[in-house]
Amino acid sequence: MSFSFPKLTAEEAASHIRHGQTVGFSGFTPAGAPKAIPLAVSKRAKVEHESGREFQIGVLTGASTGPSLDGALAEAAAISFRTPYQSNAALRSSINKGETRFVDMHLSMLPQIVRYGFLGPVDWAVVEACDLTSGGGIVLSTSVGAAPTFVGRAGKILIELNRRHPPSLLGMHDIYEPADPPHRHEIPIYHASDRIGSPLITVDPSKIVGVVETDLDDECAPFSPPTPATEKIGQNVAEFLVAEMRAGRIPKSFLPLQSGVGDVANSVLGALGRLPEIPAFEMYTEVLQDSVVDLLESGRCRFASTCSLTLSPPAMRRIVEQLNLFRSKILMRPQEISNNPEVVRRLGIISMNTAIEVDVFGNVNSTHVLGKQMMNGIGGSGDFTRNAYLSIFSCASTAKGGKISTIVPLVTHVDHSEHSVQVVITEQGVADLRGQDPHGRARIIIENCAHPSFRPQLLEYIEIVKHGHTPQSLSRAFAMHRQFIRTGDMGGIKWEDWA
Ligand code: 0RQ
Repeated sequence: MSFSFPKLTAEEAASHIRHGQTVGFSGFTPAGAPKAIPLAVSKRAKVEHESGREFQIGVLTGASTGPSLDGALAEAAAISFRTPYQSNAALRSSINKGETRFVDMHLSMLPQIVRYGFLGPVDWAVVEACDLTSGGGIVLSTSVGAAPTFVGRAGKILIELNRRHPPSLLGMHDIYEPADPPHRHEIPIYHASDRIGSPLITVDPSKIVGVVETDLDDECAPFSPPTPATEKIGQNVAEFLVAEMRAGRIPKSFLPLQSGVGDVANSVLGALGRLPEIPAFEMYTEVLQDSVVDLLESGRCRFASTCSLTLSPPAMRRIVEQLNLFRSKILMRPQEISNNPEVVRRLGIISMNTAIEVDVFGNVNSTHVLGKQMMNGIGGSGDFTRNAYLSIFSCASTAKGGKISTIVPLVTHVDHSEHSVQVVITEQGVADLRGQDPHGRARIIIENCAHPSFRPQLLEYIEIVKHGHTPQSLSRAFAMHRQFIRTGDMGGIKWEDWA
C-alpha cells in the first residue's frame, strides 16, 4: 500500500520527543517493538546529558522489549518511569538502584489503565508496522500488545515501517478494544480461534507525524540448550496432564494451554508435543515461542491465539515462507484480550508459568530475588493463573549451583497466592495442591518437589511450627534466606539458632 506521510530519519523522528514526555511503544516482548526510533532517542539523551541538560521519558510498552529499546534507553539513563514489564539487564539494574520508577502490573490491565487516564497523558505512540495506508490504516508487525490503545490515546504518532516483515501479515491480527464501563459487553470469544475484531488499526491520519523505514529482525534472544532439569520438568508436566486426562478431569479433546516464556516453558511444550496420548491441542496464550512453530507445522498444535510472535529470526522466516498455512493457525490479539480474565475462565485454560520460589503452602514469587531485587515482573502470569481451570507453576528445585532451595518456608514476595496456585512441579516431582489444607500442602510440596538436600530441614521446620491453620514461625520463616545472605548457602540450617 502507499502512504503520504512525511518520511523521516530515525534521528528526525527522535528530535520530536521532548524531555518529560510519556511514550507508548508497540511491542510485546521484543516482537513488534520499534528499534530505530528508541535507539535514536537514546543517542539524543546521551548528547543532552553531556551538555548538562535533563532528558528522560516515561516508557509504556505491551510487555518487555529488546536491547534497542529498553537496553539502549536504560544505558543512556533516559527512562524515568517504566511499566508494565521488562527483562533487560541494564534496565533491571537501573530499577533496582532506584533510578527508574517501575510499576509492575498485570499485562491485561495496562490498556484500560491507560484509557482511564490513571497514568496521565500519552504524548506519543511509536509503533512498528508492516504496512500503512494514507487513510491511517496500520498493519502491525509481530505483536499487538497495547498498540491499539497507545495510538488511540496518544496526541501524536510515529511509525516505524519495518520492511523485514511483509505486508502480507495482514490478517494475522485481530484488533478489538472493549468499551469502557458502563458500556462494556462480554468479549465474544468462545473458542481460541474466534475472530472478533479488525485486521488493522485505524487512526486519525492527522496524528501521524512521520514514518521511519527500517529493515530489521526482532531482537528475540535465543534459547539455552535444555538441561536435565528443564527436560525432567517438561516430562513431569506432560505426564501430569496425561494422568489428569485419564482421570477424566481434563476432557479427551483437551483444554487450551497458556505457557510462559523461557527455557522451562519451551521444554514443557516440547514434551507435550512428543507425548502421543495428548491429543492435538490449542493454545490461548500471550507469547508464542519457537517450540510452538514446530508443533503448528506438525499439527500437534491445532491453533494458537497469542499476543506476540516471540520467535528467533529463522522461526519467523519459516512462518513468512508458509504464510498461507500459518494464517489459518495463528491469531495475534491485544493483550487485554489475549490475557483477559473473563476469556481465560470461560475457555478453561491450563496455565503453565515459572516461579523464582514457592513456599511450602503454595504461594509463588515470580518477580523478586530475596524479596527486593526485581527480576522481570509479574507479566501475564497473574492474568492466567488466577483464572485458569488448572494453574501450574514449575521451576528447578534449586538455583545458583544448588546453594538456593526454590522451595522455602515463606516466599519473600507474593505474586500468586496459595488461593490461585493449584499444582507445583519441579524436576523432583509433582505437588497437586487441590483440596489440601496448609498442613497437607506443606507435606506434599516438601516431599514431592523440594531437592533431597533441603527436604529434611524443610520437614523439620514443619515439625517445629506445627500449630495453627497455617503452621508458621514469624521468627524462622526467612531463616533460609537470611542464612544465604550471610553465608551464600541455604543448606545445613539449625532452626534452634533462629528461634
Ligand atoms: O539467574 O540468569 O543469573 O542464571 O533467576 O531463572 O531458572 O533461568 O528461569 O529464565 O524461566 O525465568 C520466574 C524469572 C524465571 C520468569 C522467571 C535465577 C536463576 C537465573 C532465571 P541467571 P531460570 P527463567 C509470560 C508469563 C514472570 C513473568 C511471567 C519470569 C534467573 O519466568 O520472569 O511468568 N516470570 N510471564 O539462577 C535467586 C531464586 C532463584 C533465582 C531462579 N530462588 N533465588 N535467583 N533464580 N530462582 C511472559 C510475559 O508475561 C510476557
